[in-house]
Amino acid sequence: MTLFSQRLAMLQAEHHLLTGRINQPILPGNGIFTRFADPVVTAAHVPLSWRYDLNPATNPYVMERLGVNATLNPGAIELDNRILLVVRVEGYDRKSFFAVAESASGIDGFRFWDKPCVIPETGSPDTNIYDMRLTRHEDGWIYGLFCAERKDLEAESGDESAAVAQCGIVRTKDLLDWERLPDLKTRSSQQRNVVLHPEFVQGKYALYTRPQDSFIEAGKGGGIGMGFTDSMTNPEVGAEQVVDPKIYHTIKESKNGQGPTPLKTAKGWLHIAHGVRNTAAGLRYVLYCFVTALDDPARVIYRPGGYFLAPEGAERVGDVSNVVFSNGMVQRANGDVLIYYASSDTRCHVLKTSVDQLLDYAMHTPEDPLTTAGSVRQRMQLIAANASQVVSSP
Ligand code: M1P
Repeated sequence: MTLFSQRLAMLQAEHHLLTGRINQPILPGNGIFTRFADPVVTAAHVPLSWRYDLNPATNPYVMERLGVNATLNPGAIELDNRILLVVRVEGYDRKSFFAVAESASGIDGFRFWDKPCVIPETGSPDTNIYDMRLTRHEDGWIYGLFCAERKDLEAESGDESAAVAQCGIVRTKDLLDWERLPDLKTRSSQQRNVVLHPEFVQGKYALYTRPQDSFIEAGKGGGIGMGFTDSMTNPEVGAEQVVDPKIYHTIKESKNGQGPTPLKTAKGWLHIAHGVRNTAAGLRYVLYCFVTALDDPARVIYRPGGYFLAPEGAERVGDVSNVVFSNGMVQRANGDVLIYYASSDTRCHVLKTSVDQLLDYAMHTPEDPLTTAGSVRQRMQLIAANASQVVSSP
């Protein structure tokens, strides 16, 4: 056996084991959702043929020629009974691209399609694209809204890190053929985390936005906003109304952003978002939840306090540590809701829950009281109410 065939056989066996692995639930969990033991998609899930030159004549050592650094922040949709993730795949060269990974269960067995997505460019080529939110809109299209990043040409000479983030838009019927539409025009100099609402609102397309002052800092901007446009082929929003602001001494005091496309429920639109605060160890990203009115998706009606999900254990460490970020959520026919998230900008995970659990959580978790005294009052009320409960020990 040659070195080439030996190494290739090892790599293939490892890949086969990984993609066939059964993902076990972590029980008993918190009653709000179930976590799973393994990430659902990692850099090692990416097909060998996307990373290695498989020709023994040109790659006798079976070297990785185009390595993959991370797989993160997947958009998600159910199509023909299959869960499809549009994963952000980031190469060793720091460029991200989109690729579809498919699974029947949505919990394990994710395998990438044969080739990555080819996203057409506009007249102003993107340097990097990432974090696609998929929205099945009532107009019949599936839209993908993502961040399109380009060098900031106004930056001072010598500054090679200044960038401008804008909202890129594609639409498709099958996740195979993508039609690129013009980037969204807004009044803000930077836009990330823009998400299309799935229904028309007063006859217009409604977009969750995140007006921001600079590439990293929300500055005077920030907060999840909403803007309206008549058309997605010439998308332009005027004033952006703040739906969910950033607030002092909360999990979203530095910035926040809409996560996946919100879910329509009997009680309102259910949103998962990310909140960011600064710490001595850098920015901490957690997920939180809120519900908006069915007849006005810009009006928040339930605001459970605190975070919904924070990074735990190995999730805490990665390329950008202490981060969870979500931009994909799917409701299945049986009522299950699968929420996809990435940990520390490195690998993708899933949470399993249901509409009933999410609504119970959103409607019955007290709001953040914004002070320590208020927090203690909430806990005292809980303890007092529990005093009359007879809880038998096992
Ligand atoms: O590194 C954490 C996240 O940072 C950005 O999110 P936001 O715009 O809210 O700061 C995004 O680049 C995201 O991809 C990344 O996961």
